[in-house]
Amino acid sequence: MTFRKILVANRGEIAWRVMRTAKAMGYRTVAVHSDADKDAPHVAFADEAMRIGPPPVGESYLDVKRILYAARTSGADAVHPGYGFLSENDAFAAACEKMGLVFIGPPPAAIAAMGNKAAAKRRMIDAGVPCVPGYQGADQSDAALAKEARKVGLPVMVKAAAGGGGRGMRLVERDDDLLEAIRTARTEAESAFGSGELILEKAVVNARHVEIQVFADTHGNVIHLGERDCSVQRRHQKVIEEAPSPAVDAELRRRMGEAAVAAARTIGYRGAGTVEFLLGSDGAFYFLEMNTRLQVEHPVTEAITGLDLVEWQLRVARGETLPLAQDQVRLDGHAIEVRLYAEDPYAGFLPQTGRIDVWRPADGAGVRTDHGMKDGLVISPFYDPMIAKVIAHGSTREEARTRLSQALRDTIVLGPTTNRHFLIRLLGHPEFAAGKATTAFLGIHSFPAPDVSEAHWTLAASLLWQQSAARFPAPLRGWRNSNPEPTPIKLAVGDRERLLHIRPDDVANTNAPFYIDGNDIIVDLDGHTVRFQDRTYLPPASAQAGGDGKLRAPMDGRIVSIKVDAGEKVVRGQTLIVLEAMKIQHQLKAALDATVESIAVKEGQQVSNRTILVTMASSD
Ligand code: MV4
Repeated sequence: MTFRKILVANRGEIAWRVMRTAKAMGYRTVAVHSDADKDAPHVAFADEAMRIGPPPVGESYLDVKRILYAARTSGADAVHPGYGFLSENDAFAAACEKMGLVFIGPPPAAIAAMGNKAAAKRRMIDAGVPCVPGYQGADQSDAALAKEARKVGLPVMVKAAAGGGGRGMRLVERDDDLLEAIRTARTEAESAFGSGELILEKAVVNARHVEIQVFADTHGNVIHLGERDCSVQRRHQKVIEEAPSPAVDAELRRRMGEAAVAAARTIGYRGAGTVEFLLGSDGAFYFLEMNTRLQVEHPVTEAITGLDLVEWQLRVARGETLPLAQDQVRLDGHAIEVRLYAEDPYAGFLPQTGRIDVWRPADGAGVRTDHGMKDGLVISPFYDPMIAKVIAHGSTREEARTRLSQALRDTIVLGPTTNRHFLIRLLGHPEFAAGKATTAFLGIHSFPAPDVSEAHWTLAASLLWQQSAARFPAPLRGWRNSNPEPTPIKLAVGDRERLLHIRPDDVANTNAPFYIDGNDIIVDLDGHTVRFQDRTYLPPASAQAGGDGKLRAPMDGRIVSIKVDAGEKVVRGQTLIVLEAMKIQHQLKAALDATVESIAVKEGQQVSNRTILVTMASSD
């Protein structure tokens, strides 16, 4: 079990984070990368880097053969899978071991034991771990499932046995919807996971998502490092994670910890793992699933325990006993993490792609930013658009919360639209601030797009004016001290256009982060980043292409289906095209009542942002 050179079979922030600890412990590190990632910082940081293929994950980060080939040719003798990609693929873990590589993760059998929800739940029930009441049986007929669902009682969750992390999961509230939900869930599960097997669970509403970090060594020691609360999720993407949970006291922690340790023990676990529970409003808790990897949100546990979980993974992998016994684990203060994404929270959370022009992570007291960024790096459509994780630690929850909020304000990220401002609003929401947010939080509260303030328009115009003032000689600027003629500057945000008149006197405080990207200026004011188009020298919007019966791709993606034919009449709001990007399907709808004139794309075609897909003639 000795090893010297670790290949990190991942990318981005987690690859960098794993390599930092590996290097600090004296190991050599090998990065693997697709063509899209050749300039990424983690690749430069590694001692060696191997290209594994083109950008699509199937031909790079998910391709077992290519990763193993890279391990062999680089002389690596251990593999760290990070999270996602191949991290919970038992066949990959087994293939590593067969090649004589140390897999830095659990044994293949332990991964497999948790890979199927039905089998996992049956084992957990046998081990005395409390599970959500439900059905995880072999009879998968519509009739059996419907009967069992009625026995469990509505509302019920229909989940794909092979799914995980909320994928392939649907809530059924009315009896009338039951059969249809079972059939759709089965079909979806078949296509997404290659198995249509379903389980049923009583839906626990208004619960908290509380997960326990466990660690096991190869000498029979299994301990837990407390919990994380990940109740604030959107479409089962975690948005905020914290430790400890505001809903868990020492006694509950001890009981949930014992259940999690029992879960790990019964499957012969090794290394870092996370046991997910739902914590009901009545204080009852239920096993949901186990994640057999290091998780995205592990830094909040590191913050309050003072431990390096990657260091622990490497120590377990080389056969050491766990560095601490259960009664030596201390929890100190509170930590909160948010996931900073290139996405537009005010446009259906559409993933955003493009160049990060300026990246300056915050560095206040108690603040940690885990990222894989640098100025000029491109967020490509091929991978998850997470930019960074920002984590704040404080002696109290309130201190952690305010530190994190300030850190987000201080983080400069100019380029694609991000969820930074949305995160600041979430952290400031009274319900979250009070520690009361449950799994229902993001479903209940809406966060409408904020208006671009008067100050923001003026600031953008002033900055543009200053830039041109710096570029052009004084006589051409349209004003002199002796001639304070206002300069007209026309700006647009989306379809809103404003003509501003900037006088030297108006140019007050232009101390804001900004970046000029071609005809656009991206301006950050009080944590709200807005991209303004400078239209001063452009023809009016109406004369430009667009806004006139042309449906364009809102992002890079693949055409999944075309719902209309040329010549067909369509109504405003009707879905014309389904576009898939970042595994999410987007229904692209008609903006007006119209007749379809032509369709410029085919099903299965890859299209880039702003490509014209459908041309229509207005019917009024
Ligand atoms: C549930 C549930 C309620 N009842 N299962 C979501 C992620 C996955 N690991 C498990 N998840 C859930 N499973 C039952 N039987 C609630 C969640 C859940 C959730 C649901 C809706 C909206 C936000 C949520 C956040 C965390 C967990």
